[in-house]
Amino acid sequence: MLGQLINGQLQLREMHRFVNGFTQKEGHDCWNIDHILEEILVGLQKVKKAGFEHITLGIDTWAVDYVLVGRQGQRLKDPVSYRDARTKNAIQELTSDLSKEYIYQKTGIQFLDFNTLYQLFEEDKDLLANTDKILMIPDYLGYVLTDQAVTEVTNASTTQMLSLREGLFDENLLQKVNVNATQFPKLVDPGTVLGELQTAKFPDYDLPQAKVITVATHDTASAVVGTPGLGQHWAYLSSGTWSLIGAELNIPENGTLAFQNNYTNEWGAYGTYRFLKNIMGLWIIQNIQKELHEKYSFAQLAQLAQQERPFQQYIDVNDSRFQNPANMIQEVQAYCRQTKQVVPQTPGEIAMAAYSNLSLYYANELQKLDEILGSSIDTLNIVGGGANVSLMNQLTANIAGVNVEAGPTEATAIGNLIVQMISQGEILNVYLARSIIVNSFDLKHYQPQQDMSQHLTQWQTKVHKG
Ligand code: LRH
Repeated sequence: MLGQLINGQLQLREMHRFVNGFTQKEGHDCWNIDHILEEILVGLQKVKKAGFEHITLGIDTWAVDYVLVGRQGQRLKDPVSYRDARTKNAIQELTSDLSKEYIYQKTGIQFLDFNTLYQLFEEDKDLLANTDKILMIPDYLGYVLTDQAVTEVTNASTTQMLSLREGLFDENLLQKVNVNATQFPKLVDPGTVLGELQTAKFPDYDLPQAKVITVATHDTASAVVGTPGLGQHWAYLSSGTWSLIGAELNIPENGTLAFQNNYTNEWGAYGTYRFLKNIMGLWIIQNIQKELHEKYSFAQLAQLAQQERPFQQYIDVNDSRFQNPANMIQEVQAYCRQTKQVVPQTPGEIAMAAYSNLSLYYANELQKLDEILGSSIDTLNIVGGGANVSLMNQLTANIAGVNVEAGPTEATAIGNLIVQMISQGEILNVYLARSIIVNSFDLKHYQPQQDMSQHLTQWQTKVHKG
């Protein structure tokens, strides 16, 4: 994504888009990281062709996954996806002698079985002993492009190994997974210059001169930077493959209530914390769409859903059975059958079941946020691709009784660009950046139109007793 500030407006131009996914390799779901690298180079080549010869570049990706790098700078194996089943029992095993309370108190990070901590716990111990560098995915991509290695903090916090108080990796947690602090390159904040793109390393591509900036490399951190929340009473929902719902804090909240509700305090740009909850998100819809042989676009699926009645069944979309099922449609149907509810059959019914239950989950977490933080959230800013689904935006406004501000859909790319621009002195700070976003993009507003809170009460009784 190419971004420019023109007359005080942020302008985006999509230069290249590619599909990313994992495939089975030696019994594990692995990412094809070389493919990602090649596509980045193709994108950069297009940027140069479009006339941009000197640029800055920032890379963000999903969190928690990593690459093991050897002493000669070589990759030791393909990175395993966090959706791989290898960490299924890891939380239980690791916390049998290091309590959950300890880990949460130290890190403030939610317990997800795929956190880097549990992935490293399940990692090949010999390989780990021969590992010179453990690089999070965006840090690895930056390393290959520039030969410079760092550990960027917004993403590193999702390892569940950073100490909130010391701002460093926690020795006890490192020891637990046989890792040395020196295996992680030095921790850096978003906005740090990484180095120059080593164009000579990639002779097959005609590349621009690029200064690579370590942005908020966790995509969710970038998305929150790119969320135009105004005032004191807003929450965000970064709605993509995952739905990340929460608030931006200046002081982390890792007390008992936060712990009991498994809220996370991921580190954000500019000294903030992302106090949030992971919800299964559009992953459910993405799989449904694929399983329908891509016969319907996402917009068409939403239209079909719109013709159906919501709340025909109450589903816990965060049930781990939806994390990586062999077949999502069948999994949703089996859930409904087993809980003796109406089994959705048509594409519209299935999509509505997913959308309405995601909205219920969002509304539930907005209540939780107020309860834990003592806040009174009146506006939910929805960003990311999910902000395009008006059906869900309106349902969420109705169930939760809040205003929904939808957009921009490209908040992650925007947050990435903003950190680059702030670091280069083009924008003064994130508050000004957010007002630039409001002035640059077409945002949509939804107000509660009909009280649907009774469905939340019923969902809470039937599905989510916590
Ligand atoms: C969203 C995301 C999320 C993480 C998950 C692994 O893309 O980065 O914040 O929890 O992927």
